[in-house]
Amino acid sequence: MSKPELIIGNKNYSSWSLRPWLAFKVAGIEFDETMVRLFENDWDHHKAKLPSGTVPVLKHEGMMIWETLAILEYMAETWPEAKLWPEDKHARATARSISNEMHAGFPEVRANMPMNIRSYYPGRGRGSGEDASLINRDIRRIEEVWTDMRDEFGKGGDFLFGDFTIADAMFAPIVSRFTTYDVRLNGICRRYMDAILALPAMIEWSDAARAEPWTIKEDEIDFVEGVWKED
Ligand SMILES: N[C@@H](CCC(=O)N[C@@H](CS)C(=O)NCC(=O)O)C(=O)O
Repeated sequence: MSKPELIIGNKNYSSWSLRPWLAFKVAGIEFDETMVRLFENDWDHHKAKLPSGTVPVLKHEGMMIWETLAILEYMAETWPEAKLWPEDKHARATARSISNEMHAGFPEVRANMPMNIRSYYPGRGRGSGEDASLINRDIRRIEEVWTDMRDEFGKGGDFLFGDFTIADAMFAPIVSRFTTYDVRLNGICRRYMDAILALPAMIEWSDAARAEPWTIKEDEIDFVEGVWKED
């Protein structure tokens, strides 16, 4: 089988790219990685070649696959030995439910706490007034999902379904966001976050993110909260 190529964005900010990259690494599937720098000078040139104008994109056997969950599904189908979904049907259906919930949901956390691996902004990104309660609702729902999965399916390991699955790849950027903005959760969730952060692949991605020199203004919390000052 030919080697897949994963096209990703900047590691500090590209939460969608982290997901399939992490799944490839944890599964031990060899792949080439090509980084395009989001919104830098050559971005329009790259964007024009991406099917939906976004990363990540997987190139394999003459195909281009885009949309993060479609890429992860393709990986599970192409490398079944990696067991990227739980084997048990009930667990697998639940893992798909929460992965789709992540893909389509939690808009307040996504909008107000952009992934920014190299930064630490404890307490920020929580909004005020009605915004604060909407953001808090997303946070509490994520806490509920992680707690329920760990309780019901997680006994065989440190991840949501015991062993690492696509569901963990989908939530890994949330773990990163909650670390950057110091979101406090219950002990079960704290231990789950520690397990994700301790993955060698997560450490590798985070180290690379810290070494990147580029800044995306719109993903910086000062910009999101309206206090951005131009140099
Ligand atoms: N629904 C897409 C979202 C992908 C996405 O928004 N990627 C961001 C980077 S994390 C991007 O390419 N943004 C560039 C743009 O929107 O022009 C997926 O699941 O892959």
